[in-house]
Amino acid sequence: MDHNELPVNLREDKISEETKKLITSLPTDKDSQGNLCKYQGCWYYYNTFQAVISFQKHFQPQDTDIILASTPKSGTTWLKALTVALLERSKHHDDHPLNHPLLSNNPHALVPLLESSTPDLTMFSPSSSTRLFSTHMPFHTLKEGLKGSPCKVVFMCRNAKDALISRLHFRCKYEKIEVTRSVLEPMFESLCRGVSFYGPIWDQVLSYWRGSLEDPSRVLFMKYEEMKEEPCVQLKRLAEFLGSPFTEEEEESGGVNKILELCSLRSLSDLEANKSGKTVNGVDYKFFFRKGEVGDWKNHLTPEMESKIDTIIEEKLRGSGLSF
Ligand code: PAP
Repeated sequence: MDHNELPVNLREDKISEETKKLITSLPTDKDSQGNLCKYQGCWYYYNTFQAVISFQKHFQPQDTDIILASTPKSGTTWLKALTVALLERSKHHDDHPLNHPLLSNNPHALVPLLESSTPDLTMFSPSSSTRLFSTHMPFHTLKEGLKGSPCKVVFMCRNAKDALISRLHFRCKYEKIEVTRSVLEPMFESLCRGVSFYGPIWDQVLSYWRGSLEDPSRVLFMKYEEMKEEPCVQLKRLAEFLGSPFTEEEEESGGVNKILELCSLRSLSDLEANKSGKTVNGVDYKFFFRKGEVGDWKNHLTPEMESKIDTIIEEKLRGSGLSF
């Protein structure tokens, strides 16, 4: 694969001299996809690291910003869609809102990644005062860039095994290679070692878990599996946290289900914008939609792999009160 065809995070063409110097002072390693450096306890490919540094230096938060944080492949696209739909609902009273932004834009185009190498801070905003951003950085790194601003943070995590399998399929799609054991195994080992993009996953999840315990009015902790299991309850929880709970009237007229339907994997993946569009970095939007099931890892991981990762995660989370 040509260097320029790689997703931008895997390339190393956006790095300033200053950041190159900084990387020499950090722990470095690799996974099967590229070079990684460890900054504030989290591993990044170099281009993403450059973007993290830029975010921490230059981002100008507003107190009404909402940050959608997640571990990769844990329901980010879904969370973005649901949040846009929640914030947009006051503008769309009819059942067929043809001008709804989700009908003509992929959720990633509506909610930019803070640590993107092409940040667009003039992005869509659902109302004049609310801006939406996303991130995969751990909470402490995010907080540094928020510079004391009290903006709300929603975090979504997912079972590490399903997130791994989701990433495996995503990678194989954009690299146009077959899903095989020889691609999976090094990714699995990286996950277990904790040396993987935005890993270790347990530290990432724990950073937001602790943040949510310290200040539940500021950090909402959500799980993909709970969203799948009880979508109405979880969507209402999200709406309340964001300060725009469903009114009785909305509930009675099926407002909760309308949003869930609009944001369902089936509806979103059927839209032209999601079938044919690409991210600014050239990744097909359709790759963000696959099965959306809980437990797909059973089709890919051996019992030994299952037991290895479960043991590691259980040990890392011991005493935290969290399981995921
Ligand atoms: P990202 O981290 O690259 O943004 P992210 O959206 O977090 O990706 O994860 C993609 C997963 O969410 C895919 O899971 P799978 O590979 O196990 O199928 C994708 O199918 C799933 N997903 C995307 N949109 C939805 C949705 N609307 N509802 C439920 N799951 C979804």
